[in-house]
Amino acid sequence: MPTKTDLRDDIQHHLKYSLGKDAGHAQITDWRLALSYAIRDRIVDPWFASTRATYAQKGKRVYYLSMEFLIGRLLEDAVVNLGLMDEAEAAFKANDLSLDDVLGDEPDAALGNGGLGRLAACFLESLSTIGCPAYGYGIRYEHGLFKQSFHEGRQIESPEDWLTQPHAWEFERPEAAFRIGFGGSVEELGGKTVWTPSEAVIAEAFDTPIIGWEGRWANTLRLWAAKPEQVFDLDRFNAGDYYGAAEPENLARTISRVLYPDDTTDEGKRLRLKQEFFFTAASLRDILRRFESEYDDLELLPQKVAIQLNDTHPAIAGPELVRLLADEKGMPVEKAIEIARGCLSYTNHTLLPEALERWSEGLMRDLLPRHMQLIEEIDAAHARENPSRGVTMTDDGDVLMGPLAFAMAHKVNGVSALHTELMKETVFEELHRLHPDRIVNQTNGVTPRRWVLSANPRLSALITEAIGDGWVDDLERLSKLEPMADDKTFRDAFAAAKRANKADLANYLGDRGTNVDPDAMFDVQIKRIHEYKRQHLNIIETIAHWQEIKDNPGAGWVPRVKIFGGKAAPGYVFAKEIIHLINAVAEVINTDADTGHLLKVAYPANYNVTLAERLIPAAELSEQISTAGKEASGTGNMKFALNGALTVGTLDGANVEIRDLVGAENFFLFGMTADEVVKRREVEGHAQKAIDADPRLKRALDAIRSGTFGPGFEGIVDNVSGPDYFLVASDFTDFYRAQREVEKAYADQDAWTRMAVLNTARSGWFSSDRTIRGYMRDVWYSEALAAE
Ligand code: CJB
Repeated sequence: MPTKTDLRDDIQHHLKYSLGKDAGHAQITDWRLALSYAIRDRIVDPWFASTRATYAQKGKRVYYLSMEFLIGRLLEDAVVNLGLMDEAEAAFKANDLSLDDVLGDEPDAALGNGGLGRLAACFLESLSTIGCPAYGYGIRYEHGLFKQSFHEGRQIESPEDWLTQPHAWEFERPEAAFRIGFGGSVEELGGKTVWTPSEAVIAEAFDTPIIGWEGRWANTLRLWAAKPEQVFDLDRFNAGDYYGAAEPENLARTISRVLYPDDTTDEGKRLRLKQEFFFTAASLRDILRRFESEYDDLELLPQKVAIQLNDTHPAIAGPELVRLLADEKGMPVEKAIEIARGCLSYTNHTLLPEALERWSEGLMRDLLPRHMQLIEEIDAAHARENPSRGVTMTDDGDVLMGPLAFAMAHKVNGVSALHTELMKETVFEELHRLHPDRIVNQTNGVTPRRWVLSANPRLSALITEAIGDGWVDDLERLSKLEPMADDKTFRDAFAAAKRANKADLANYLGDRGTNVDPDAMFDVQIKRIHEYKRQHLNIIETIAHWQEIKDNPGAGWVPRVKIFGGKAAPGYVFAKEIIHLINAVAEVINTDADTGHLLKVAYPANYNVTLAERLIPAAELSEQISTAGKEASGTGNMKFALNGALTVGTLDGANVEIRDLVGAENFFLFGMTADEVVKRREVEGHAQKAIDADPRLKRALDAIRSGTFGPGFEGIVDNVSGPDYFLVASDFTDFYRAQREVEKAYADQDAWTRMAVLNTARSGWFSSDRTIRGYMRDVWYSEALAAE
């Protein structure tokens, strides 16, 4: 095994022999790939050792099935986890290159939309850090989430193309391939049920090793690419039909071509259902193949295999596993249901009705005829077991994927305490009554290796100097920082680290056209653009504040930079109007000579994991302002708190737990509770009442309507003054108040830093290591192993 000391030689070796370049002609990408190969070499041995240990100890494996893995860049994570940052830096210095530039060359793998996909990526890293034998299973999209740019303030989408360069991390596995069928018919032949699909594609595996902290363990992310059964139609080619000849390949490849850019909406598309079945079916076959290579009794399956469904996207796993066990292995259907349920569990990530997947029975019968039959059998079996209740898996001609996933899972979890309670009271009320032990909570978490150690080296160095480096894989040790909140020297060092991060970000924003003062308060809202997340509440409050400053510029205002980041689903018109409004407001405010030194709005385009890693360490105020009851958990909120930002937020999702842990006095609470939200909606004319009661809100809305920021924003004003389902108007006054509290607190910089230190010190519970241990204990019944 190569040792740390020869990293430099290994980089040179790969530059020459893997890339065919000499140092004199190498471009930054060549250096980056050479480093990636040299690092990958160091992952392979622990990866093999982990696999060997799992077989030798007959460990239970966890399979995490997810349509999305928002992994971002992998190189820095791997270098950090192997403890090779210093060596890598030295190796490049010798060639007059900066390691930052080399790391910065890697494309950001955006195989996900937002929180759900990023959670899956944090979980992979934690599973490896803990040493829990696990596989992530997903789709190897050729094009990840679209790239965002702005033209005249509006979002423009262009395709993402991360695979145009060689992808250094993956190993193609042409031998690990499965035929996945669609359509066709079902027959009874000799007492057996046989599904004969009318079309099929090949799912081919690509493996990426995921190394945990200190290289102790490595798991696999196995992504499936769709390939045609027949690469090329030679007959059609010879007949002169050149385009037609390539049709089989195009049809197959479409399945793994693009990530659906929707977030929390159910796009009822045939292709999406095909994608879901494609990766789920391939994964289940792979799981069974691996199981059968070790055991010959299928009844052992639940003892050795845990399959986590990340939302309902892989919920077809229920019927497909039953089909494999019953039709292909000869188990009675009822037994197959029981065994499948012993393996499967399901995570719910949202209660928004538009996001709860449903597929028409017609489409299901057409694309997956045997599965539709089995869904009816699962439904009937569930009804037999629970005769008094009227829960069904279908409604109005649709299959309901939530109830199906629930019925086929032994555990169903929510992602924050509040969300889990709301699941029990709302969407799964009836099912929860029938199965009161099935729903459990597993509050989300984030990996501290990426979100503190590598994203924020200044803060990390300070923490390590103060309490040693044990916090990196035992994050609750951050509590040892608590007494240091009262130590002026420590506070100054903490504030200096934040100030340096802000200066870096100010340079970055300046390079992109927005000059900001690094001594102003950095106030950040980064997440998908969605009405329930209420970026429009934030920008309307910004307008109201700007108007107040303009009335009296000399009144001792606290300078602020309002930073936004996020993409809107291409078809989500209202969200795109919010983006346009933010950019239009930025244009006016940023060029206002009266207020320019006091208020700026920055909206860097193409928010992604890499940009988050830049913004979060520099943030002082974290905007978590969703309508209570709508944000299942949030995970950005945790990253901010860990990095010493204070939160202004509602009692929603994991904000509730953050506030409980950091202390109410270190958190700026505003807004209605989830219960109050429901009641407020009942009030006739609630929005207009709120506007009438608050002249600031009225003035801000009037400014938008009258064209202060340009034409075309009436839709937003009409919505906020009319239906206002997300209660922007009704929460405005309290939000405005909370923002003034924030400024009052910020004016005393040292007191603010004390609160920031306490946020970091008390947020250690939000490590995804804690979350994964919770799943292992309550859902998967699995154990960590040590590699030999
Ligand atoms: N979430 O990102 C998504 N996409 C969905 O389709 C549904 C939910 C988010 O999942 C995160 C991880 O659990 C949550 O923190 C977040 O609140 C939720 O919106």
